[in-house]
Amino acid sequence: MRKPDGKIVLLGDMNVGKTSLLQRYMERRFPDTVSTVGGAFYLKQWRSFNISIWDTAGREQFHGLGSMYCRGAAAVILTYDVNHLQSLVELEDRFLGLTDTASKDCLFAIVGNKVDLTEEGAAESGEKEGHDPSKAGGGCASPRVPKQVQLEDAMALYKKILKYKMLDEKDVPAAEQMCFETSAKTGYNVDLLFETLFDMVVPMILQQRAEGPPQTVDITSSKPTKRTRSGCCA
Ligand SMILES: Nc1nc2c(ncn2[C@@H]2O[C@H](COP(=O)(O)OP(=O)(O)OP(=O)(O)O)[C@@H](O)[C@H]2O)c(=O)[nH]1
Ligand SMILES: [Mg+2]
Repeated sequence: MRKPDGKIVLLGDMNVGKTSLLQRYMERRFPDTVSTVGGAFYLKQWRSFNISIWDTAGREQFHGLGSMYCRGAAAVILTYDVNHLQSLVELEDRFLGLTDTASKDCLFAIVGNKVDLTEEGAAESGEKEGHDPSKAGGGCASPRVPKQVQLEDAMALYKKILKYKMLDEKDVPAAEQMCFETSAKTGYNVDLLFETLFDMVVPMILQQRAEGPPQTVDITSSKPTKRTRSGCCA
């Protein structure tokens, strides 16, 4: 298998829908999920590039693995649930620090999922009352609630992230481009999310190729110094 050219990582609290988003995009369906253990990845061919997309576990007990999965990432998708304010707060408190191991040019997308459950989002996300044909056995409509987290809250977090990373707003994509509201259930904005990121990651891959491999010291090529009998006491 060819080594992936770039890496995208999904981070966020348990139950926000990371696995569902990835399955909706890669498998075009919304299956029942179980809470992720550790992490798993999909490979996506985008033009001539191989991009790995990593799904991580939001459960506290797997938290330590997050920074390992983020190592060298070209983009991180910070995911929250639009009906659960705490899941946005957690992104800043618990998940942002894990991205310190990502690439220095790492892009950040902030994604509010489950918009189909909100009064505002149900119509635009294409959610119909009462029946979900994509789910085994149909499924029942959940009661609609007013959205707890507004897109502006996500954009405010995006700006905080830029500050945390000491990035200048004019050197990175605007908050409007990087904050999404999605529904893994209906598919609303899911393709847009992933494909926007792929298109942004490709120039980064090309730039890395142009710069060449990272400079490392090849310890196997340095000859060992000849040992003499006199050794260190000479
Ligand atoms: N209505 C609705 N439910 C969703 C959506 N996305 C996910 N879910 C449901 O939310 C629950 C959790 O989804 P997962 O994708 O497993 O969440 P996760 O973020 O991967 O959770 P961990 O693996 O524990 O970190 C499941 O019951 C999903 O069916 C969505 O867009 N709309
Ligand atoms: Mg999961």
